[in-house]
Amino acid sequence: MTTLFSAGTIGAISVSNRVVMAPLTRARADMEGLPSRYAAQYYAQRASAGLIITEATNISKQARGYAYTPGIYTDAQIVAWREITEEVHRAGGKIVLQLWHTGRIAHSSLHDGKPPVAPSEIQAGDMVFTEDGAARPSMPRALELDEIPSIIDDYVLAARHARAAGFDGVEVHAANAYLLDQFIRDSTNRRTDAYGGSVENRTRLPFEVTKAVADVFGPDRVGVRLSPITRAVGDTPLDSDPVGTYKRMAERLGTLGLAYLHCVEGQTQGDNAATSFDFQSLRRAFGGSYIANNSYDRTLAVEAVATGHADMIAFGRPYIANPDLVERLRAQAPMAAGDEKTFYGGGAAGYVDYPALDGVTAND
Ligand code: 8OZ
Repeated sequence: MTTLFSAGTIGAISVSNRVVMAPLTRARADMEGLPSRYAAQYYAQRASAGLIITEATNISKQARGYAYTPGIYTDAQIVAWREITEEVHRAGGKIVLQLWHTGRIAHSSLHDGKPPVAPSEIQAGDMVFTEDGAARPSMPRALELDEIPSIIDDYVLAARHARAAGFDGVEVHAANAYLLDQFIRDSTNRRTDAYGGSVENRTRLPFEVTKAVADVFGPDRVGVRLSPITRAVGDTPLDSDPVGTYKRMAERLGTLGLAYLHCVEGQTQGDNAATSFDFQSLRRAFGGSYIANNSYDRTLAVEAVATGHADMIAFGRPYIANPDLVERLRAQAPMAAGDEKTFYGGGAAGYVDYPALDGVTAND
């Protein structure tokens, strides 16, 4: 029987257990998009996860929405990420890079005062962080139809860079109301061209991007993250038919032979709502491996893998303060609570100083 602690494979990636470190924005990169100098240590401390998905990483300068988030579009960034993948591999882990374009969840101060780009000219609510603190995302401008191929090209280039940096694969971030999800939802997409209107048209860009990225890495090293029922980020209204729309998205992605589909089963950073939305229908529509995420505790995670609800379970916030989460889950040991003041921004404190169970900071 497969358990949370069984080894296996997800696409072409062999994993030592079914625990995934979910992507976590920690806002410790510099303004050139170089990951924190502590990031190699941070990720290597967490290498006992079956799979690490990195923090969301900007595919281009245009993709940036927030200050202090890393990128994968310059040579220096590739070099910095290579050091991180090497440390994780040395510690026996597997790591994929999450490819991110924020779309309208972005601030013009990151774009020389110019507006960010989005499917349509509709401003997001909520917050992004800028060099001057939290701010409302700026009014975006709608992408021209003839600009869309260059967005796909940016994803392709980012995937090539990820391969050069030694990643085991990539995850396309099509969740949490960022650019690709802005195309999917009819609440943020009012286009009248081939990328708006029908479900077929609204799922076109995420599909084309994923297909293009799969051509770089091989489909079995590419996953996609979706979040059909979250308003975060940007206080974004849901699609008018989340079940139908995301089921079709999952079905289209299923034709590509990908490594996995990864779903945020509820409100991002909120409660688990897997009971109020039929995530298994998305999984069936996709037909491949499934990573479940959002507020799973040990009991839910063990059960979800044992019953075949999910192939792997991604833990986000618990990974902040529990570098040895797998060992703690295995031993049914107590979990440490993270300090919210150091979730975003800063340096080593609250990042690489959470001890493992034995009191020793992992991989020191
Ligand atoms: C928290 C703060 C900033 C960004 C996401 C990339 O929710 C994020 C994010 C989370 O996917």
